[in-house]
Amino acid sequence: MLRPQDTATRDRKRLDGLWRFALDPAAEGRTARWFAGPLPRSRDMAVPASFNDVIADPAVRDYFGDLWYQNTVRVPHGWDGRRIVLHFESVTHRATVWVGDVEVASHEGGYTPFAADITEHVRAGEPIRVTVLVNNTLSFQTIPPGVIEDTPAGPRQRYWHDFFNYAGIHRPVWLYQTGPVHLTDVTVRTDLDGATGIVEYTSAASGSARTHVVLRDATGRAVAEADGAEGALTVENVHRWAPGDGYLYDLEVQLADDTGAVVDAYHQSVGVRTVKVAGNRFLINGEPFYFTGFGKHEDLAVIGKGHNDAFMVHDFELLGWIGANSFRTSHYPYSEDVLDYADRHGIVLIDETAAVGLNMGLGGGIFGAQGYTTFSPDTVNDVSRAVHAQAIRELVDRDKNHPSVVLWSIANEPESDTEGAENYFRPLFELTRELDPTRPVGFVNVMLAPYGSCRVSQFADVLMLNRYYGWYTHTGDLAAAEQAWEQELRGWASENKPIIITEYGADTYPGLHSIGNQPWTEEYQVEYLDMNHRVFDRIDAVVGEHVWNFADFATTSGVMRVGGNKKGVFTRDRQPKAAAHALRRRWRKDT
Ligand code: BDP
Repeated sequence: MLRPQDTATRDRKRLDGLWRFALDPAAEGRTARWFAGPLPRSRDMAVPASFNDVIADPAVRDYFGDLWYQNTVRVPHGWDGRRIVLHFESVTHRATVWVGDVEVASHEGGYTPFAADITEHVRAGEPIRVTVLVNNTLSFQTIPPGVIEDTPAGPRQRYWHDFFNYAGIHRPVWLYQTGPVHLTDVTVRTDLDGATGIVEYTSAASGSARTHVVLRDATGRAVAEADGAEGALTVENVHRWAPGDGYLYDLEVQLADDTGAVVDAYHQSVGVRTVKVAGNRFLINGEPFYFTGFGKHEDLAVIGKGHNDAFMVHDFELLGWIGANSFRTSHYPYSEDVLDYADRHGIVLIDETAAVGLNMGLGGGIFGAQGYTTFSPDTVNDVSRAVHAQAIRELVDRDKNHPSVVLWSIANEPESDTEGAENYFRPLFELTRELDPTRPVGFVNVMLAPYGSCRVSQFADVLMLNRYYGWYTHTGDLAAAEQAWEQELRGWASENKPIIITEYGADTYPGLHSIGNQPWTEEYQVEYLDMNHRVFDRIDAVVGEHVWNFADFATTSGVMRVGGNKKGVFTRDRQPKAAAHALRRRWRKDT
C-alpha cells in the first residue's frame, strides 16, 4: 500500500486534530447506527493519540471494548473528478469506518495502515462525516494475544506483554486524491557490483498506462531512467546507503496516457545497500556490522502511543548523542515517520511484528493471566496463525522499501521449546522469506527456552536473545550472573549464526543510589551493563547489543513494576540515568 504523498499529480489533506469521541460499553453503537449522525454523549479527543491517558478517569484508561471517533471534514473543492481515498496509518487494534452512512473499510491489527476508496460517497467541496468504530480487546485470535477473564469483579482484559495496552487512532489520518489511473504499488530492491549500484524496481498500476522511471541523486540530478513497469537501473559510482550515512536516491515513477500526459507520479526513496548473513557475521554492504542501541517503545506521557514529531526527532537526537547505530521496533511496527527518519539518518532497524506474548509461560508474576497452554485448539491456534501471517504480510508490504530495515523479527519471546511452537512457526518463517528474499529473518528468543531447548531458532538466520542474568536470575549477584550467562552464550555461539542480544536490562529508579550492588539503583544498572559487555566482548559471534530499554515506559500494574517498567536508560521524559553516560562512553568512539 502506497503511503499518501503530495506529488505533481497527487494531493493529500491531513485529518488530525480534535475528533468527537465516545465509549460504547454496551456495544450498542453499531445497531443504534451511531455513524448515521452526531455521536451520542461525545467528548473531544486528540488525533493522533492513545485515548487512555488523555481523559482524567481510570475507567477510561482501563476501558476495553468498542469506542467511537467521529469527525466532519470537507473534501477539497479542487478534487472534482478525482479518485478520493481515506487512509489511516494505524488504528489500534481494529477499526470499522463509515463515510456518512456507508461502511467503507474494516481492518484488523493495530500497527499497519489501511485505506478505502470513497470516491462514490463524496463530492468535492462538500463536507463528509467520518466515523470510526475502534475496538481494543485482545483475544487468543489477535496479534498480540490476550484474554478477557470473567472475575468476581467483572470482566478483565489480560495479556502477556509488558507494556500498557494503549489504543485509539495513533497515527495520521489522510484524505488524498489521485487520477482514476494510478500507481498501486512500488517495490525496490538494491544490489552492489563493486562501485556500481543496481536498483531493481517493480510497479503496479490500476489501469493500462505507460510507466517511466527516473532515479535522481540527492542533488536532484537524474542518474538513471527507464521505461516499463519493471526493470533494473544501474548507478555508476553509487553513493551507498550505510549505517551513519543515510544517503537516499529518489525514484520517481510516472504513469503516462496515450498522449504522453503524466497521469500519476509517485516518489520512492531508495537507499542502495546490501544485507547478508555469512557464518556468524552480519554484513551490510559486505562489511561486518555491530548493532549498538536499544529496544524501544512508542510510549509517551499523555499521548501514549500517539505519534509526535518533536519526540521522534528528540529520540533520534538522543540515539546520536549516546552513539547508538540501531534499534528494534519492539514490539510492533512503528510509525512510518520513524522508518523514514531512520532511512534519512542512517539508523539501522530490526523491524518487528506485534506478535508479542505468545507465551503463557510468562504469566507468572508480571502479567496475571496464568494457567493457559500457549498453542492449542482453544488458545493460540490456526486462526491466530492466519492473523499472524497477515500481520507479517502487512509489515513486509509497508516496510519492504526501507533501507534502514535490515532484519525482520516475526515475534518477541514466544514459547519456542515445544512441538506446537515449531509447527506454528515453520510456515511463518517460510512466508516471510517468500515475501522478502532479500532480508534475514529471525524471532526473539526468551530466557525460558535457553540454549539446547529452543525448537524455533533452527529457522532463524540470526539469533536474537533476550536475557536478564543479574536481574530476573542471579539478582544482585553479578559474578554468578556473568558465569552463567557466558556459559549459555557459548552454547548459542556454537551454532555459527550471528547473535544479537536484543534485550538485557535492569529496572532502575532514577535518583536511587548505593555503594553496594543494590538492584534498582543507578549504580547497579551501570554495573549490570558492564558485566554484560564483558561477556559479549569475549564472544565473537555476538554482533549486536540492544539494551532494554531506551526509556522507561508504561505497563500493566504489578508488584514487579514501580510506576511502569523502569529499565530505561533514559527516564520516560528522556532524562539520562547514569547508565546513559556509561553507554555513551562505550558506544561513542569519539568521546
Ligand atoms: C522481556 C520482554 C519485554 C519486557 C522485558 C522486561 O520482551 O517486553 O519489558 O522482558 O521484563 O520479557 O522488562
